[in-house]
Amino acid sequence: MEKAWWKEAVVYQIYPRSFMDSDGDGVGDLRGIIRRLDYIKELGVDVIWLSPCYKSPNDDNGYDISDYRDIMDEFGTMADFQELLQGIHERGMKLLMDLVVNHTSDEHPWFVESRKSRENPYRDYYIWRDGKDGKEPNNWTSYFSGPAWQWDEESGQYYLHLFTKKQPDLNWENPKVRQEVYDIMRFWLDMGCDGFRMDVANLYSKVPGLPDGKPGKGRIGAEYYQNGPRIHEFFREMNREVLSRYDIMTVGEMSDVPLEEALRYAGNDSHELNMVFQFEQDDLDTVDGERWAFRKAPLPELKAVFSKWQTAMDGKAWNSLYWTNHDQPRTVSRRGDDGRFRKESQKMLYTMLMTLQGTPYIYQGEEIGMTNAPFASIEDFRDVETRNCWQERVVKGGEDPEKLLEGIRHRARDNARTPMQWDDTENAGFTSGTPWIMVNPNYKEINVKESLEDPDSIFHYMQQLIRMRKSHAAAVYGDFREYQPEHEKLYIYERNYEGQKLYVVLNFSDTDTEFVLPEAWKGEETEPLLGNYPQEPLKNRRMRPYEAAVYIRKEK
Ligand code: ISL
Repeated sequence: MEKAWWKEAVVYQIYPRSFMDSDGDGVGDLRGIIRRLDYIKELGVDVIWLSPCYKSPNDDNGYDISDYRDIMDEFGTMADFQELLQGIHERGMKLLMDLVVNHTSDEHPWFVESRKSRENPYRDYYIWRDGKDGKEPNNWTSYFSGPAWQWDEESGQYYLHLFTKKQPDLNWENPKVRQEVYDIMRFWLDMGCDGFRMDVANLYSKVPGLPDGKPGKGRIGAEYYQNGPRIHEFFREMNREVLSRYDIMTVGEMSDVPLEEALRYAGNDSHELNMVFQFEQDDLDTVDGERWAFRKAPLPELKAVFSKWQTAMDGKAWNSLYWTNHDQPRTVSRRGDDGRFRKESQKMLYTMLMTLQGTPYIYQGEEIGMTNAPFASIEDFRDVETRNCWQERVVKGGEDPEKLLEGIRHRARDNARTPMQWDDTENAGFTSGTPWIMVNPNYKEINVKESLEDPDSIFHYMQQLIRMRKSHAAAVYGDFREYQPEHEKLYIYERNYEGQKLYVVLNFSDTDTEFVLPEAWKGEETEPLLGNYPQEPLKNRRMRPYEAAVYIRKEK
C-alpha cells in the first residue's frame, strides 16, 4: 500500500454561506472563516474543503458560477481569499477548492455569448439542440424538477441543464471547453491551492445523440450521462495536463457510481482521481425512486455497503468516508438519535468513520452534533431543489402538502445549511444581522462555546479520534475484516497493518446489547484505546446504548 499525505489527512468542509458572518449582512463570508481558523485547527484536521466561493448569482448557492476567477460579492474579495489561503497554510493546513464544471451559471460570459446566436463562437461551449415535434429534444428530467431542457426564444433552440435552468451544462465534447477548465484549475493551483473536490464529476460525458431515457419514477435519462462513454478519457487527459503536475488532492463527487467504475476513477494506477464520493449509503434511504422518502436503513444493510467498499477497494483504490455534507440531512438525526443519546450516538458514528480505510470528511457543525432543523412550513426553506419540487408537485401537481412536507423535513438539504452554532447569544453568534436562513433554535444548548467548555463534548471526543487516527497507521492503512455481519445492532470489525491490530465494536441501538467475542479474537491480548463510555476490557459483555469501543493488540 503506497502512503500519501491525502490518505492520512482528515478534511473539514465549510459551506461559507452558513459558517460565520463578519459584516452583519446575514451571509457567511471569507473574513468570518479567517476569524475561526484557530478553532478549525484545534479540532486537528489537515485540510479545509471550501464549497464554492466564486462569483455567482446564487440560484444554487454558488454551484452556479459566473466568474471562475473571482470571489462572490457577499463572501468578500480576492485579497480576503489570499489572506484566508495564507492563514490556512500558516497553520499547517491545506485548502481544497470546489470545482463546478459540469455546468456554469447562465450569467457566465460564455453562456451570454453562446445564447446570442447559432453562429456565435461560444455556441458549442454548451449543449444546444432543436426540439422534436414541437417538444424538448428528449425526455430527460432535471435533478431539480421538470425537463432538463430550456427553450431559448432568441436563438430558437433548447439548451441542456441537468440542474436548474440557470445552470446550463457545458459541452465537454468540445476540446476548447476542456482547455478552459484546465486553465481555471491551473489558476487556483498556481496560487497555492491544494486540490479540488469536483462537483458531479461523473456527469461530464453524455452519450452522443442524447437518446431518450427509460421512462419511470424518479429522474429520467441518467443512463445516458452518468459515467458516460468518454468520462475516463477526460479524467486521464485532465490528469496528464494538470493534476499530475502538482502535489495535490482530488475527490470526484459522483452520485450513482458503481463499484467497478469507482475502481477506475480512483484506482491506484488509473491516473484519474485520488478518490470519489460514492452515494450508496445515502441511496439506502430512498424508496422506489422517491427523493423525499426517509426510511431508516436497517443496520445490516448499512454495514453491507460500507464493508463492501472497504473490502473491494483495499490495495486497489482509495475510499472517501463521510456521513454528511451540504446536500444531506444531519448525521445524528439521520443515523443516530438526536434526542436522549445525541452525544453518544454522534460519537459512535464518528468512531466508525475514523476507524475505516479512506479519507474522512467532517462537515461543519458535525463536531458539535448539530441536528436537523424544525422547519415549520415551506416558506422556511431556501433551497432551489426543495422550492422547485414544491412548485411542481404541490402547486402544479396538487399533491398533499403535509405529506410532502414531512418527507422534505427529513431529507432537505437545508437541514445541513442552517447557520453554524457558535454560542448561545442571538442568532447563535453567526451574524449580527438577519440570517439568510433560520437558525436552529437548539443553539442555546448545542453550540461551539458549550462544546469547548465541556471536557466530555463531541468536539473533544472528535479531537481524540483524529489524534488516534494520526498515531495509528492501522486506522488509516489497515485492511478490514468484519465479524457477525448479520448482527442487527452491532458493527464489529478489525483493522490490520504491519503487525498493528485494532478491534472496533459499535452499538447502533439505544438499548444495552449483548456482545459475544468473535472466535478469531479469543485469546488475543488487547487493551482499550478509545471509547465514548468508561472503557471496559474486550470480552463478552453488554454494550451500552450507542457505545463505541476501540481496542489495540498489546505489543509483545
Ligand atoms: O443533493 C442531492 C439530493 O440528494 C443530489 O442529487 C445533488 O444534487 C447531487 O449530489 C449533486 O450535488 C452537487 O451538484 C449540484 C449542487 O446543487 C450540489 O450542492 C452539489 O453538491 C449542482 O451543482
